[in-house]
Amino acid sequence: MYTLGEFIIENRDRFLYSTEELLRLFSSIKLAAKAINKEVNKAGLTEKIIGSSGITNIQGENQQKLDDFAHRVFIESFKSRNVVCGIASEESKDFIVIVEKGEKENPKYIVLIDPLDGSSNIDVNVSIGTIFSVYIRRTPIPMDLTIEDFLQKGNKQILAGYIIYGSSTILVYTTGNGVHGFTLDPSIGTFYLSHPNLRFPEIERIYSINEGNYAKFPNGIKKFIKYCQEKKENRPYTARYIGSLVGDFHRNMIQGGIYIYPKTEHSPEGKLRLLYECNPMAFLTEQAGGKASDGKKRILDIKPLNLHQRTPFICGPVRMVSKLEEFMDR
Ligand code: AHM
Ligand code: MG
Repeated sequence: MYTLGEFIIENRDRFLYSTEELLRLFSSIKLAAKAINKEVNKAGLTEKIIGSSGITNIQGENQQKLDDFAHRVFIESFKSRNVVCGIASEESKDFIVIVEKGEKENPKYIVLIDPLDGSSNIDVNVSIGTIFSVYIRRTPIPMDLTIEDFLQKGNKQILAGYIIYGSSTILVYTTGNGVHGFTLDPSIGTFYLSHPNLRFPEIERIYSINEGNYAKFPNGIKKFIKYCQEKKENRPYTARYIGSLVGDFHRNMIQGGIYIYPKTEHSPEGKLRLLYECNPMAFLTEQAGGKASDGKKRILDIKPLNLHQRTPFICGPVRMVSKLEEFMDR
């Protein structure tokens, strides 16, 4: 049974950049994931962990204590491995420079991260996740990082993935050579290959959308929902919605389903963030043989204009997503 480290070394020819640097990136990610996993598992035990920190984050949302903890753990973990020069996080208004000019030998990787997504599920013991995305900086070393280093199109990602803290803790990633999942054995703190070459199955089974917002959806989305519920061919599909992007995505990739977070009357740009939620999920989707769209265009081709930009987000098996796009065109 391969560990994550062994798997990366075994597949070193498939990664365009330095394997040693990729191992260091994963060393940071694994370390932070294990620390967060430990806190998530004891969240019900301590008042210090569960609930709100009383701080409102950049999105105007109540920041949970665990969100803040996860953010700090990732920053510290990336700092300690000297492989990342800058991070943008859902929990921080501006990007964070990890290695100042001239400090150490200057690393070239940029990380965009949602340290703990689905935070409304923390207090109720439902799956939550970390989503990460990695790019190569654009400004040459040793110049200062600029916002343009972070505002790259999703099609420039060199690594993306998520960690799901669920009934078990699983790390799923792609470097552009398929999607692979590794399950944490908590007794020894090691991630083992458990889901090699994840692909959306041929079968179309599930639709995932917060249907409570139905009245606020665009007409194309309303029609697609009715299509999903029609008794015809292999339909109706079953409805499944956790309200935790990582959990909904993970299930849909394994069982065959479409995830939809459209724009609504109240969120005309959609709710999810392009850079650290949608782009990494879109990269994984395509690598798993699926399609990711904003309803009209490919997510990975959108030019980001700001760090916390939102977008409508649809991902899943190609045929399901293309069908939804047809309804959006009508
Ligand atoms: P968060 O970043 O504040 O946790 O919000 C993102 C989450 C996603 O995980 C999930 O898919 C979506 O918000 C659910 O939103 P809603 O409760 O509006 O359905
Ligand atoms: Mg989030």
